[in-house]
Amino acid sequence: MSENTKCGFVAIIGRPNVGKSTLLNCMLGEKIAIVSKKPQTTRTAINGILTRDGVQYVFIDTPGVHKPKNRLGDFMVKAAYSSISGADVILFVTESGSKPSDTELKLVQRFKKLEIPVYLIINKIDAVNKEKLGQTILDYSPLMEFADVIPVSALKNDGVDIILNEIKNDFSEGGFYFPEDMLTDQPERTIVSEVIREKILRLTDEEIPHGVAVVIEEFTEKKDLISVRAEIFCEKQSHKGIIIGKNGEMLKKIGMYAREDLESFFGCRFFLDLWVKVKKNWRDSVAAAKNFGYDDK
Ligand SMILES: Nc1nc2c(ncn2[C@@H]2O[C@H](COP(=O)(O)OP(=O)(O)OP(=O)(O)O)[C@@H](O)[C@H]2O)c(=O)[nH]1
Ligand SMILES: [Mg+2]
Repeated sequence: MSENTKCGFVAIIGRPNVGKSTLLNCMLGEKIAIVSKKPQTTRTAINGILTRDGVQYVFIDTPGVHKPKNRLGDFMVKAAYSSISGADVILFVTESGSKPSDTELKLVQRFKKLEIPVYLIINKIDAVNKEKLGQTILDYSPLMEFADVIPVSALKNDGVDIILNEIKNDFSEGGFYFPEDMLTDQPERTIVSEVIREKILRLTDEEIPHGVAVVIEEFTEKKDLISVRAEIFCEKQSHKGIIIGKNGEMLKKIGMYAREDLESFFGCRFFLDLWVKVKKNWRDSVAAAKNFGYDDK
């Protein structure tokens, strides 16, 4: 098995909302990480595994690096930083048309101390003209000695194969770390709670989605039906009202969209029983955040 095979750990890091999770899903050819227009969508490090032609890529999608405003934010940024240790390659993702931010400059300072290749991935090239892309390359390239600068569109799957082809040259020979057919090491319950959270992120606005945590209380599998009871925690009574909606319409929509995605991902029928609860200021409480699965161990 280990003869001529290669394996590498690849950390995907950058500011919030630049398209890291979209890039992960694109490289895997399957959606395993939730995506939304709102920054700070990803909260934990997520492993996605791609095995092809004798090469195993273990990607670690991470929460966007930002200035934390609460305990949850501390946890998220820590999760992003700790993915660096143990990585063989870093994909530093930014978006076309943007200028290096303070957070990005600090990140680069960290990268400079490492002895592993760092690729600058400039995403969203479909959204800007060539001139702007050229400017972004000029602004970011001098920040450090990147292994390469690769402009891509994760949304349109443009240029993404170049990343896969280049980084495998940095992997060392050896056996695979995960089984060949494994796509992610996220437990099924986590995938379900994340899909529900994605629908809330997409359907609600402002502070509501950022203060939401989804906990799976029951998960039962029978023949071709998975039944789940999930509790959606939000921070205020008024948020609870919005998540439930008039005559329960919003909660119904959340459930309907989540069920569609889950049925296609798991390839079986799903029954979702959703409950909304209030847990005031949980994002500032270490204990509550831990209870919701945001735990640095
Ligand atoms: N036009 C365009 N939009 C993109 C591209 N990649 C991602 N997006 C959009 O950018 C937004 C953020 O995408 P995510 O993948 O959630 O970004 P992220 O970096 O994982 O964000 P956090 O998890 O919050 O750090 C979504 O609305 C995506 O559809 C791209 O190549 N082109
Ligand atoms: Mg993300």
